[in-house]
Amino acid sequence: LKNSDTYTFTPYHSQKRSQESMMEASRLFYQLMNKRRSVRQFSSDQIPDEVIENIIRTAGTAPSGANKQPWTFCVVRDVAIKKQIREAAELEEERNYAERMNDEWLKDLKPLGTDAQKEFLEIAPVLIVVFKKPYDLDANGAKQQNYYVNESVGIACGILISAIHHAGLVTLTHTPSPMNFLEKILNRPTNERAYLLLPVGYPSDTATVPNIQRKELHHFCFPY
Ligand code: IYR
Repeated sequence: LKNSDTYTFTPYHSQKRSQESMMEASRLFYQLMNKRRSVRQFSSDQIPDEVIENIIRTAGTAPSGANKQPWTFCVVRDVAIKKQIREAAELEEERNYAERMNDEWLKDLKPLGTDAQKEFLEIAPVLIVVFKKPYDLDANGAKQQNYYVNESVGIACGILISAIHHAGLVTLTHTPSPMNFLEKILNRPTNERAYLLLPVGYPSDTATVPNIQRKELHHFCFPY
């Protein structure tokens, strides 16, 4: 697409469903998604490259500001790089838990039993590191702006997590903070900022999840 060009447009038709099949499809998808859980104990069993590629292709279908697709997904399988990431993440997390989180935050996390230990970063067969691109760099190194970058990348991550779950795998939205160490370890270009770190794999045989409750619809949906 060049400067003053416009796209060509083709007709779009949604998949036509009866009301009944729509209700069933929406119910089944909810039931599937409602089984998703954040899992912190992983098996080291490998997962096929093709599965990871399809999951990331799916994330790349997300809508984005002006269709700029301002995201990068790095797939880390290398044992030495995973170790480096774990060590750097644990250093930041130790400071988070010891100094940076306030009392209310620590109190909110206590029931989940999380701490600065992040062994899943080495055990999980794959780490997907998501970067956002506040701007693109053209062939001459000039900045090209992107739009609604946080929204776009956040939506792509939601779709990514759904695709991971749909494939029968588990993940955890891990948010070491700050996480600029990921840009350094993975040697990313200057226009990429680490956004989310997702270990992906199978749950370990002994994995457990907390007995949390999801809010009921009327607590978070208001008809007008
Ligand atoms: N990023 C830290 C702390 C943490 C924060 C929230 I909010 C959680 O829901 C869970 C953990 C960590 O990964 O341990």
